[in-house]
Amino acid sequence: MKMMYNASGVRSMKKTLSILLCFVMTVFVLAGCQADSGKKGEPSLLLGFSQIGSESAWRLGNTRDIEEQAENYGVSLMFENANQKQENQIAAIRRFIAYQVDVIAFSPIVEDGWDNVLMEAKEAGIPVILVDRDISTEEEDLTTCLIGADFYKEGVMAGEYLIRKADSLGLEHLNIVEITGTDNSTPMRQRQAGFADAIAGDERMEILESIDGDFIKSRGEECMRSLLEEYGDEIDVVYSHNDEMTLGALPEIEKAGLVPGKDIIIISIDGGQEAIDVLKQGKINCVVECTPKLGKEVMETAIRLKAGEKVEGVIHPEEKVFSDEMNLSEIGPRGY
Ligand code: GYE
Repeated sequence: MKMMYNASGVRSMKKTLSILLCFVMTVFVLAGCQADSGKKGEPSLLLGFSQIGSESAWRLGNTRDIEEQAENYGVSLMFENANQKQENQIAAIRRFIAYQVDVIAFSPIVEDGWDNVLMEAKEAGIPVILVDRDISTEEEDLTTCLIGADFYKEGVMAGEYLIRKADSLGLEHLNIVEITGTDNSTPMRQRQAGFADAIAGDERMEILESIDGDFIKSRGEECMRSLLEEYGDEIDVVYSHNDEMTLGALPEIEKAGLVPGKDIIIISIDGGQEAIDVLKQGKINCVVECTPKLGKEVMETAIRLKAGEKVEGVIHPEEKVFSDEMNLSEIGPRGY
């Protein structure tokens, strides 16, 4: 009897122990899930992000924002910087596919040449988000959506500012030089088209030359130097596709004995801190905002894609124009 009692005692102890063990294991598993979850209770997610490079304050601000928002949303980030080379971006995307990330996001440096690698992502069942810039393709469904600025609208806003400025100064003819961004990139194409369309109906406006500055400061400097050699003080307006090239161009104008902001109307795009400071000094007349803060939308979209949800095709952030028409002391710190 005693033996039987002991045996069943042991049995019931074993049972209690295994229930306890199950409970403890469940707690551990749940705790593990919790640790993996995003701070907003989203499922854990591995995102491969291929960045173009570090060519501008905009790009650095964009990288910082992607990293901060990944952290905020509890998204694990595989980040690769392509140092301005498309082949590095293609290689990075291939590594993301081999690694079987949940979602791929990338900012395509140019629009063409992505079909093969994006077909590979599609075959691997990995959804792709375009960030900042678009691609051009004949293939269907290679990407899920585009999160980036409306560059055409930015160009239009730059052109509309110039028309208002010409009106307010009573100018009869304006010779414009345009320093463009990376050839075959979306912001270059659309900022050029939007600006050209906005001034097209205005007979006062003449574009003397468009010259490729590749979105880089040193190229902006070189471009301005050669434009000044060619046209000298015939230039009335510089329309530059980003702040970096504008900041490169300004000292060249001063070296040529001209006053930027007065002798030459300067229009820039991005709205980084340094350009806004120069706008406040009067050496730039207008800066069209292009926000690099796309990280929040990227993370929220990636989370929805992983959950198998549908996402919006195009997401454009709201953007403003900063110019000598406004009270410049109202512009707060830019954060990039
Ligand atoms: O304007 C420029 C950058 O694609 C919007 O790229 C971006 C552009 C931005 O390097 O400064």
